[in-house]
Amino acid sequence: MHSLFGNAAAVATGVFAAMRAKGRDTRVVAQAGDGGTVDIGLGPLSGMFERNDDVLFICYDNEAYMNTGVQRSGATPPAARTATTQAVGEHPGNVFGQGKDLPRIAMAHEIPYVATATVADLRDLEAKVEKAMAIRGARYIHVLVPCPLGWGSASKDTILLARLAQQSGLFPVFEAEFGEVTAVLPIRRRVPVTEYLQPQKRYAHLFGQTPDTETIERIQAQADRNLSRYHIDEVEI
Ligand SMILES: Cc1ncc(C[n+]2csc(CCOP(=O)(O)OP(=O)(O)O)c2C)c(N)n1
Ligand SMILES: [Mg+2]
Repeated sequence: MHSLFGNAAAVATGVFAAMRAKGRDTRVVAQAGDGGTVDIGLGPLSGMFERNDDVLFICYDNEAYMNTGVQRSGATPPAARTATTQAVGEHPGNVFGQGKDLPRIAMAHEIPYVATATVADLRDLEAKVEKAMAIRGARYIHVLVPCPLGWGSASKDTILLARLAQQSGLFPVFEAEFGEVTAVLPIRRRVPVTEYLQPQKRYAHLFGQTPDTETIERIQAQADRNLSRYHIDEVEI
């Protein structure tokens, strides 16, 4: 069923309720982008979590409203340039300290299962979908998906950037059950955030003739904080 932009969770809840009323055990999966999930669809999604409806909700997070021309969403990271957060003024790009960390918001609802994943590790993603489908109640999987057009990156770097997002610590890949983190993907080769940011034109203003070291350090501090917050191990291979 192709729902409206912002009501995937509401439609999934309705489908689940209708199937239950008919006595049918049909598994329900809802899928939406980050704008549809963290902004316009957040109310229905929070309700779906609160009622613990038997639905798996998957968010494909490319960190902006890409279909409509790269406008900022609540999932756009700080300093990123979008059509609505231009690289102008004293603090170019998106602001710090705003936006929504939806995996943590989902965890706060203490639903049975929350997981994050990226397109760089499809086996990990597949395992998480399989695990989620074996659980009943509200489940949420948040998948980081680079957007070459919106991020200003080469198409061939899509998987690489997804991997660097995890290996820099900026995008923690983990599982949580009933509000507690239960598993975290270790970092195989820790990279400074610059290795992830520099190939993306949405961050080009940070790397001009005089690099914006203050902003780069703030982004690095976010990655460092994730390592301690999620107890991410670094393993040598
Ligand atoms: C109710 C409603 N408002 C606005 C739109 C226009 N619209 C279509 S796609 C889109 C952006 C979607 O962004 P996101 O959910 O992040 O998905 P992406 O395009 O990035 O994959 C918008 C605003 C719409 N279709 N319906
Ligand atoms: Mg999007």
